[in-house]
Amino acid sequence: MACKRGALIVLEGVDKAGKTTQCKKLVEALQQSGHPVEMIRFPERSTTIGKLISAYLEKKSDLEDHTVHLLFSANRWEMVPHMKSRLEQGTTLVVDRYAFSGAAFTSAKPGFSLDWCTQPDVGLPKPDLVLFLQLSPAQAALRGHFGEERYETGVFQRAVQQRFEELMKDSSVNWKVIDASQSVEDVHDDITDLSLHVLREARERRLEELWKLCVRPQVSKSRPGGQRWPTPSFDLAHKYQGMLFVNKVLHIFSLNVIICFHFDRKN
Ligand code: FDM
Ligand code: MG
Repeated sequence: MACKRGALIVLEGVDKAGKTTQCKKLVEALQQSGHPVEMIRFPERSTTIGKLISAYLEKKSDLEDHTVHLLFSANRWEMVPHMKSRLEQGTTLVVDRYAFSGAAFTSAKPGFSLDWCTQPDVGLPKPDLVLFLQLSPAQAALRGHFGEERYETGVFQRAVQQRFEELMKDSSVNWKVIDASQSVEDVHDDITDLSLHVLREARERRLEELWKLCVRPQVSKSRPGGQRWPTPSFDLAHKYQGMLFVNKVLHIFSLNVIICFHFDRKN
C-alpha cells in the first residue's frame, strides 16, 4: 500500500450523544482544509443485508439475536473492499458507528459475552482513532425522548454504556473520550484537533487489523501439522503482552548472570 493513505476515524457513543451531527461537521471541516474525506455509517442500510437490519431495527421483522449480530458484522465486511480502496487512494473515512457498537449493543443483551461479540469483527480495518462521545444517561434524557427504533430505551442504553466502558479498557485501540455535554462547537473543536493530528500520523503508518494479535502461529495438537492462531480475545492480548514483558526481564537477568560469571572467571 502507498504510504500516504487516508485515516480511518470512528465516532462511537450511546444514542443522543451527537455522533451523526459531529461526523457531518468533521467531514465539512476536513474538506474545507483540503483533505479528501468521505463519511460512512453503520449499519449501511442500503445494501441487501442492510435492508434486513433496517427492518429489524424498525421492528418490522424479528430476527434471532445471534443472527442479527452476524448480519451487523457482515454489513461491515461487505464495505471493507470499498473502505480499503478509499483509504489507499488517500481519502480519510469518517465512520458513524463501527464494530464497537456491534459488540456493545449485542453484549448488552442477556447471555452474550463481549468476547463472543467481538469475534466476527476480528481483522476488520483497524481505526486510527476512535472518538467516544461521552454523555451520561441523565444528560441524554434531557436531549429529548428516544425514537421508535429497537434498543432506544434508557435501561438498554445504560447497559450499552457499561459495555462501551469495558471495550475502552482495550489499549490496543486508540480511544479518545470526548465530553459530549459541551456545546456542539466545542465538541467539534476537540474532535477536529484530534483528527488532524491522526491524519498526519496515518499517512506514515500501515493500516492494521482490528483485535488481531501479531503472534507466531502455534502448532495445533488436534490437527497434526496444522497451524492455529491464538484466539484474539482481550484477556489473551493482555496475557501475551505480560508474557513478553516477563520474557524480556528474564533475558536481561540471564544476560547479567552470564556477564558476571564471565568476569568472575577472568579475575
Ligand atoms: N447497532 C449498530 C447494533 O446493534 N449493532 C451494530 O453493529 C451497529 C453498527 O443499531 F441502536 C445498533 C445501534 C443503534 C442502531 O442506529 C442503529 P442509528 O441511529 O442508525 O445509528
Ligand atoms: Mg438511532
